[in-house]
Amino acid sequence: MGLKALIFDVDGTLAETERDGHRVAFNRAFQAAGLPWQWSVAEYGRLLAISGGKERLRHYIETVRPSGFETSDLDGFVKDIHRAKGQFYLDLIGSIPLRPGVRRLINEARAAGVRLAIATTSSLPSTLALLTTVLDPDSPSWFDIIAAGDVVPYKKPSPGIYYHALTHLDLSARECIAIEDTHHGLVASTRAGLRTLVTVNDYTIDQDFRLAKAVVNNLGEPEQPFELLAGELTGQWFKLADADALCDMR
Ligand code: XBP
Repeated sequence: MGLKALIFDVDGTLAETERDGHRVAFNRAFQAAGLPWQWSVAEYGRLLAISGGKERLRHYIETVRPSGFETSDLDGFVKDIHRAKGQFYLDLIGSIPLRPGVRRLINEARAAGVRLAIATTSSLPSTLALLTTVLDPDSPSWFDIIAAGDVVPYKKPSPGIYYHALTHLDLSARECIAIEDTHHGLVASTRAGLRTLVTVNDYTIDQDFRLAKAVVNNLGEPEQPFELLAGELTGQWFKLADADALCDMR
């Protein structure tokens, strides 16, 4: 098998954490700070064009210019709200399930000795909390590298976070595949040389995934087959053998 590692994105790929987690946590942080801002599902979808929670909040303030809001320390303000949002996020993740097929594929990889890695724009504490709460308390140790948040200077679509993961894995991009859910994530992984499977969700279904080797609605389960949206995959759920085949593609 040419495949040596699977590199997973987190938000929207492992679980629907954007709509039901980060968005709600931001709204709770705004409320706790006495701010009247509330991001609807649709508005948050537009804000997702900016990767990174701190960057997204700063972009909102700078572009929407919410009335009545002023600060002499925007950096400090963003940091404080983001910290509070991180705490609220922890309260929410217990109720957000893994997406179909995620646990199965991770178990299959572990049983076959295929290594696991994470490459996410999300912060490390949020990522660890999701893994320990929703996947398994020991699951952080299943991943050779959890590359998260501010460990690289530029977020997706910059490939930096994927280069960081590959360096720690000490593998070439040709020996791994990435699993992503967004156009930004796909651009990042592809720029790092990785063949990429995309599992779309409601926020990303209309994005441009022409760079992907295959696109599905989710990883699928034997009792819950995936829908193949682009590319060629055999069977009805995404297996390690499919990942290996993607790895071999030009
Ligand atoms: C998605 C992101 C993150 C989350 C919020 O990351 O852009 O910023 O929305 O997380 P990915 P933080 O799809 O790469 O997992 O607030 O911790 O940044």
